[in-house]
Amino acid sequence: MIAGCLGEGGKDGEQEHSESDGDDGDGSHDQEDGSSHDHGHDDHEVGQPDSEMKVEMTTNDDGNHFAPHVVHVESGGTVEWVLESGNHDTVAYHPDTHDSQRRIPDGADPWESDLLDDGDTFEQTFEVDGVYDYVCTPHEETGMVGTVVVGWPDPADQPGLNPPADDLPDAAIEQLEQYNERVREALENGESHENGDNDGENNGHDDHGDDHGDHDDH
Ligand SMILES: [Cu+2]
Repeated sequence: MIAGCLGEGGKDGEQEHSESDGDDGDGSHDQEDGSSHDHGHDDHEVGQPDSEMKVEMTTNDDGNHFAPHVVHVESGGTVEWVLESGNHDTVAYHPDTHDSQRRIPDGADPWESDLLDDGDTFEQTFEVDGVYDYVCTPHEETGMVGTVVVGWPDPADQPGLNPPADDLPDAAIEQLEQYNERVREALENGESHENGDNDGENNGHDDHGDDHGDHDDH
């Protein structure tokens, strides 16, 4: 079950992922039944890195969220957090910034934003490949955490994929475990599975054109 996130995440400026450039696919995402709004971005962000990703910080009936909870950027990529509602911050799980277990790669710089107001943004560029877990400090108790994946790191090597320390709030642990599992799976599947295997075996043709920025239309 997807733990909600009503935001229409990253709709503007986001490039359309070309999932199939032939005509054999109908291009429809697999629908989650019962979902009244077909966002489903959480299913798409991991395994399809982009050079820039946007994460909305929201407070709504569903609670407090980073949306999407997990984003995947290319090596050297940038994440921009945008405050949509409520008041939130974004802080790396690291002893220097959060007095906690380090859940970012060796040698990577932790980040720490101010508590943001409506419309504020915060940007971080990631020079070191790996898995980064972060938290909204006022809402850690309610499980407002998120993950940034950079490049295609070896999942066996990531502090961010270790079991969460048991002094973290239960809700945060629960979310981190969920995201870790999703990230580990995506990284183990690896780059060649970038298009995802919706249903059925792969059909032999793997076209990973890396430049999904400029597809000529027909
Ligand atoms: Cu928050």
